[in-house]
Amino acid sequence: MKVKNQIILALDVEEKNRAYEILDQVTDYLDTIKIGYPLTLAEGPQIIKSIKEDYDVQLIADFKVADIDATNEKIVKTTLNWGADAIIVHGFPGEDSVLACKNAAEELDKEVFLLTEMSNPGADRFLKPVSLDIARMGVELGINNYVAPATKLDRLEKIRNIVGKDAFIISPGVGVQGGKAKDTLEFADAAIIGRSIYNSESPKEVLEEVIHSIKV
Ligand code: BMQ
Repeated sequence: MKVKNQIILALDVEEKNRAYEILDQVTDYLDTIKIGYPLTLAEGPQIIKSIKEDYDVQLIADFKVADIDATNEKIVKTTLNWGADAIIVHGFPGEDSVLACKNAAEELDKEVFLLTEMSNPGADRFLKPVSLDIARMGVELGINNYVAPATKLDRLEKIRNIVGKDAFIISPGVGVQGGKAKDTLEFADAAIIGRSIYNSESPKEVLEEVIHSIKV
């Protein structure tokens, strides 16, 4: 995946109108968005189709898929058939579950992202002890796309070292959670930014500032 300006908008608003207001303001600056449960549960999965019809964006469905293989396969297929270009899946359920997602996505010529470690402080308790192993499993399974935290640069760096320079890492936690885009992009290919863009008075200005901060 190629991401314009190395920024992905996490569009966690809960109304289509609001989502479109934000998209109208940001699509000159970015071409990739991530939507998850907040918008999809509020508007229904048809929001994926609508956005894809109305905007020229790549859409990553952040459903953090984490079930058994047979169920994962259905979730991934349905989501991608609604028009999402990629879907984020959890690694902790193990190889069979992740492989089912990868195979389902490949059948549709689409992509999966494997979530390794999370950006929130609480993830240190359960995920941190296994996250590097999750990344190793991703490499064994031939996964190319990963999610790793912008708030824990030491962990992000370790994950980069495991998945290798050719893997594609997207990184949440920039902005409200404390991560900085430029620092994150030392190890990640794109930063995921939500609230500091969509809650701002001027999403455009925030984006211009972030893009400038990356370049200096
Ligand atoms: P925000 O910039 O903190 O508002 O948004 C971050 C986005 O990334 C949200 O959609 C989160 O659900 C998502 N996210 C995260 O923050 N940390 C993770 O470890 C995984 C994740 O998906």
